[in-house]
Amino acid sequence: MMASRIKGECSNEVTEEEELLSDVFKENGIEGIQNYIKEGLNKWRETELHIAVAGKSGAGKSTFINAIRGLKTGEKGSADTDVEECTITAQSYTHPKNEKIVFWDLPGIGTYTFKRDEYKDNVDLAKYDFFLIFSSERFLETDGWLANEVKQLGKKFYFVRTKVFQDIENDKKGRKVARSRDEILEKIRKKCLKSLEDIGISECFVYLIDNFEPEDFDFNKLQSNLIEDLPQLKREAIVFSIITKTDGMMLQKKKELEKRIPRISLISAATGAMPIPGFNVIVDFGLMLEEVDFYRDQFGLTKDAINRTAEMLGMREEELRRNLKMKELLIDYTVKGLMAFCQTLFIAEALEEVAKFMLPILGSVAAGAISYKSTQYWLKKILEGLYQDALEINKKLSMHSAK
Ligand SMILES: Nc1nc2c(ncn2[C@@H]2O[C@H](COP(=O)(O)OP(=O)(O)OP(=O)(O)O)[C@@H](O)[C@H]2O)c(=O)[nH]1
Ligand SMILES: [Mg+2]
Repeated sequence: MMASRIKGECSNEVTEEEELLSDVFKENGIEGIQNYIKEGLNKWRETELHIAVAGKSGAGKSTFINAIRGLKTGEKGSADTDVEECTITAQSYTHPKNEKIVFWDLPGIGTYTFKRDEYKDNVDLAKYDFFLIFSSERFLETDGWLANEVKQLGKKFYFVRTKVFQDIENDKKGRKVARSRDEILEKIRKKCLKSLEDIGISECFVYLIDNFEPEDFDFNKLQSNLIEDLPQLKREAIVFSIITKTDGMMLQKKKELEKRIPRISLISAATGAMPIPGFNVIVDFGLMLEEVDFYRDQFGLTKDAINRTAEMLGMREEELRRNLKMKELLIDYTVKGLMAFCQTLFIAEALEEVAKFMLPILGSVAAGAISYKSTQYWLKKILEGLYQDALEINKKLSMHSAK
C-alpha cells in the first residue's frame, strides 16, 4: 500500500526494496516494515571485513595499520612498529571503532621458512576480503607471486609504496640542485612499476604514500578506492568506522549517509501512514533525531568531539562554533529542537521547493508521501550543513597546524 504510493520517489536500490516491503507489509503490517528497514540500516554493524596487509619486514605494514586506525605507535591498542618480527602466523588488529573490521599483518613470504604452498595453507588467503601489498622500495618476486594467487581467488589487491616523504627529503639532502617533488614521485612510481614488470605484473597502479603524512600523497586515494571497491555493506562498515577526518573521508561519509535517507524516510512514511493526523505524527522526529545524531558522530560534531577540537585549537567550544559560523549551532538536538529547526527551514528557506512537492500530494491525503518527502528534504539539508561544518573544522585545523 504505502510502498506503491511512494514508488518512483526514491533511488533504484530502494525501489527494489519496496517489492520486499510490500510483502513484509502484507505479513506484518506497518510495524513489520519499520523493523525490517531498521534492521537493514544497522546491518553494517554486523558485517565483517578482513583486510590483509602483506609485504616484507620493515615495509611499514604495522605503521600503516596504525595510521588507518587513527592511532600512533605506543597508543593503547596500536600495533608495534620497528620491532623485528618473524611471526609465521598472521597478526590481527581490530578497528577501534568497530571490532568487525580486522586488519591482518601477514608474515613476510621472503622470510617464511616453509614452501609457498604451505604458506597458502597457513595463511588461508581465502578468508580475506582485500589485499594490500606493501614495499618501501622495489617490489619483490614474492609480492608478484602473492598478487597472482590473490587474483586467482577472484579477490582484489593494491600495491602500496611507503616512505615517499622520507625519500623526497633524502633526495633534497643528497643533491646540489634539488629536484621537484613531482619529479621524485614520478621516478619512484616508474621504479616500482618496473620492478613489478620484472616479476610479470603489468598495467597496475602503485599507491605512493607516507604513513606519517596521511593527508598527503596517495593515502586518501588509497582509502577512497578501497572503499569504492568493496561491496555495499562492507563499504558502509568501513566508512562509518573510519576515524581519519580528511576532506576526502568526509565526502565518502556524506555519500554513504545520503544513501540511508530514502530508507529513513520510508520508516517515517510508514509512521505517517497511520491514521493519526498532526505534524508530529506525520514526520517521525524521534527517528530523524537518531539519524542526525549519527551524522554528528560521523562528522566529529558531537558535543564531546567539538570540545576536543576546540581544545586542540586553544579555544572554548562556543568560541569555535561561532568563529566558524557552524550550521550545527542552529539546531537544538532534541526532538522539539529539531522540529523547530525544520519548521524554520520550511518557512524561511525553501517554501517554494517544499510547496512544489507537497501541493500535488496534499490533495490525495497522502500522509505517508508527505512524510517521506519532508523527511528526505530535511535530512538532506541537515546532512549538507553538517558536512560543511566538518570541512570548516578541517580547514581550521590545517591552518592551525601550518602555523
Ligand atoms: N618515514 C617513514 N617511516 C616509516 C613509514 N612507514 C613505516 N616507517 C618506519 O619504518 C620502520 C618499520 O615500520 P613497521 O611498520 O614496523 O614495518 P613492518 O612492515 O610492520 O615490519 P615487520 O613487522 O618487521 O614485518 C619503523 O621505524 C617505522 O617508523 C613511512 O611511511 N615513512
Ligand atoms: Mg609489523
